[in-house]
Amino acid sequence: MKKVLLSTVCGPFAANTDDCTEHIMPELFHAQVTRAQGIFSPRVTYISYGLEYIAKNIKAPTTVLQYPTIKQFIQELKKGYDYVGISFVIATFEKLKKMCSAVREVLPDSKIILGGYGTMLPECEKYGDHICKEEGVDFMRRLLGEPLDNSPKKHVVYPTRGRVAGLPATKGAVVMAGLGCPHGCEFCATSHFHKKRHIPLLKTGADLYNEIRRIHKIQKDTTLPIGIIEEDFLLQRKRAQEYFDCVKKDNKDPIKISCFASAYSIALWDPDDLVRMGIESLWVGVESRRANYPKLKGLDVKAIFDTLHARGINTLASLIIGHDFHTVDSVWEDFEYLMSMKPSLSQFLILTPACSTPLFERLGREGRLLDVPTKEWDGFHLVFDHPHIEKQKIQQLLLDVYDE
Ligand code: B12
Ligand code: SF4
Repeated sequence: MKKVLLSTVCGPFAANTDDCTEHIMPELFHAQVTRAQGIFSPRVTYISYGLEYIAKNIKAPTTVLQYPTIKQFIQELKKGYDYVGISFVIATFEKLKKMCSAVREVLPDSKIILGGYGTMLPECEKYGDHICKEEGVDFMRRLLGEPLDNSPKKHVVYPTRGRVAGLPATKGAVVMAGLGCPHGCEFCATSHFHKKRHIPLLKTGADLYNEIRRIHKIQKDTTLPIGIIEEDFLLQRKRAQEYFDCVKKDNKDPIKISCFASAYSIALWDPDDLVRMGIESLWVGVESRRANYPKLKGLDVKAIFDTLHARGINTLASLIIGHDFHTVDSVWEDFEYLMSMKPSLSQFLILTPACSTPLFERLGREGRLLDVPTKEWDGFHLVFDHPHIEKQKIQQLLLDVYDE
């Protein structure tokens, strides 16, 4: 049977080197959301769930490396593999290139498979023998000649542990509910990567409920908070309603969940039902007061936030900096708009046109894409010509907004 090695890109991270910037990290909080809190920022490392999920659902013997150093990666290659799969994003393309060179040198006969949102970059094609631009399990099964059946795929238990100033602070686990999003916002990498389709990894509400209780059992903690990874969880109404029905019948400790949702999908629900469903926290893209993406159109986003907060539901609100209409002053106005919603946490990133999104195509047509290294596609750098704010200025503005 063929042997498979799957790996994330190699560390070290969070340093300005030839293949990384100080802003690229395997963390969400310390890299972005709570970065300005310095040593009081929660430290939580998130692994590549996608790779573990693939490994669990293929028959070929598979080893997964999470953030190895290049030395560890080469040591592992020396054990001999037929296929080496690497997951990357656009910002880690330079790391990927170095890893591909190592594979060609150590294992010239093995095949390289590239996967993840970095594959939106057309120039990646020359580094891999196979490129996965879709959900990875079915792709790998096809490649390995393994049966493609419709039986539910196995899920992996991914516990997360957070520390603040070195002290244990948070505990949780993550569930993969689905990929892709039908809204198709102009800038959105994941929606356009999956061609505006929603690909469920857990098909029914009962599947989701059973997976959460399975995690609780394995982790021996029925109160463990669960983060659901899926672009717009509340938009899949039928499944979320089925999940809600399961929760209502459950008389054990209440299940606590956090998820991503759009203003549009939140507005589809009775807010009291969101509480009953066990939602502790929602991550919502606010983007800008002037943004007119379909997920925001005609909605009073501040009123939606007030409704959630009034029921004790936390929010993580994100804002995009660098819309064409932004000036320095209007960025600060948008910042004030976001703060007026009193989000529990907030995230700010510079608008980044992932390749093959409508935004990328538009900026390309307008001749506005800058020739910058791919490591700068990290959300902290400007990669296109902005009509009102120059590159250095907007990059500093982002850091100032976080500090404020
Ligand atoms: C969780 C997450 C993280 C976590 C975990 C990252 C990780 N290693 O997976 C953390 C917080 C660490 C993180 C960090 C970063 N992230 Co992130 N992250 C996400 C998020 C929210 C979910 C990813 C996920 O787990 N999905 C669920 C799993 C099951 O899906 P998956 O990973 O996509 O994998 C499936 C397929 O893509 C495919 N696949 C993936 N890899 C491979 C490899 C092979 C060989 C094959 C065959 C298939 C395959 O098969 C998998 C199973 O179906 C996505 C947005 C999103 N909703 O997808 C952004 C996202 C992937 N992140 C992004 C970015 C930019 C970053 C950072 C650069 C941010 C920064 N400045 O630090 C760093 C990079 C860190 C690093 N070392 O690579 C961008 C990528 C944009 C792009 N086009 O390149 C995204 C799309 C967010 C966005 N909307 O812009 N991230
Ligand atoms: S709602 Fe969010 S996930 Fe969906 S397309 Fe828009 S930005 Fe992407």
